[in-house]
Amino acid sequence: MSRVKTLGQFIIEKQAEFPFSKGELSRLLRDIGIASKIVNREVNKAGLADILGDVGEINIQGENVKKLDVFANEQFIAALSVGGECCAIASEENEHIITIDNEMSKNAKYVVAIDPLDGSSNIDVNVSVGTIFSIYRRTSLAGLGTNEDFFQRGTEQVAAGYVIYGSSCMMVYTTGKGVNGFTLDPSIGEFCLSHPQMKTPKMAKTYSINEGNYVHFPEGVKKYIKYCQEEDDATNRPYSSRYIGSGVADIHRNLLTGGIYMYPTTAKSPKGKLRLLYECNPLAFIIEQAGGKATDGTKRIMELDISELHQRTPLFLGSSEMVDMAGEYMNTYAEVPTKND
Ligand code: P6P
Repeated sequence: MSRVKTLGQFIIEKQAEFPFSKGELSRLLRDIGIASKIVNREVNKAGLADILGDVGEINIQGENVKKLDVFANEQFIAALSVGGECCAIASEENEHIITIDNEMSKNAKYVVAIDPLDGSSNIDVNVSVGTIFSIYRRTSLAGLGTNEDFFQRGTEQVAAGYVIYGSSCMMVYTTGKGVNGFTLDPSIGEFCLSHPQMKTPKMAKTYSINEGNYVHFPEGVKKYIKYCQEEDDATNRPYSSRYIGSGVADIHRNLLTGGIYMYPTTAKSPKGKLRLLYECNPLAFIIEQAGGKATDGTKRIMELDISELHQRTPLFLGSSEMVDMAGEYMNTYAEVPTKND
């Protein structure tokens, strides 16, 4: 039986590949792994809340019952705050950045952007949800982290990853040298290497999009969806439509089997729904390291400028040839802004 390699062992092994590394990034990834295991434990028993006699805000243990995304946010903030390797956190759950002002952390060289529990509305219906994280070197010289530490293009990311809380709990991350997946073995409480050097197929036949927004999609998206639905044996069409409504789950499936995930502009989200800093950039880093692509329909996600913590962008992400094809349709049918736009 091949020897199991835990996340901790893998991180230390890979640390040796960074000659000047003093282990800070390794410890940061370890801290994220610890919080993920705690969140996984709570996500897995979420459905039991009622059975356990949870009544309103106070459960049978007399503890405050928190919404799981609030709980998850607190776990990651706590783990990153005591770990000493991160000086500031930008979270989907917090309007402003959280600066970590303890002696160890305030001069730490990294900042972390995180969506602690993406797709959390799916928990009540037992659909997989996920955590998405992105790590940058701070640009401020010392002292408390600042907003500007987060206003860096995705190409500046040091590491990025997601955790999917599904039929099994997996952590998938990259530090720019490929993508590796680790599955949590509950019997030993360790993430174990299960998907080394993950690569996404250049072409596949799955497209993921909320077609309920069809009427308000850009013309190029409408035309691409129709292309996916046409019958053509030579190009394996029609494709299959697969949309879970939980981005990490859709994107994880497409990473493994190939496909394209699209969240274009809609009437309700004229700038797109997904957030550049803690959703699109980390997912883009991962998919590019796995051989895929990520754009906003025309421009590479990781080259977009960012000036707001919760800035939104359209997202086209997945198999490179599918993202290219969608981009061709977007360019061909680009809408010229009208005078009153
Ligand atoms: P809609 C979850 O809220 C999320 O950010 C992604 O994880 C998911 O793909 C998308 O939004 C779902 O949005 O508008 O289709 O329900």
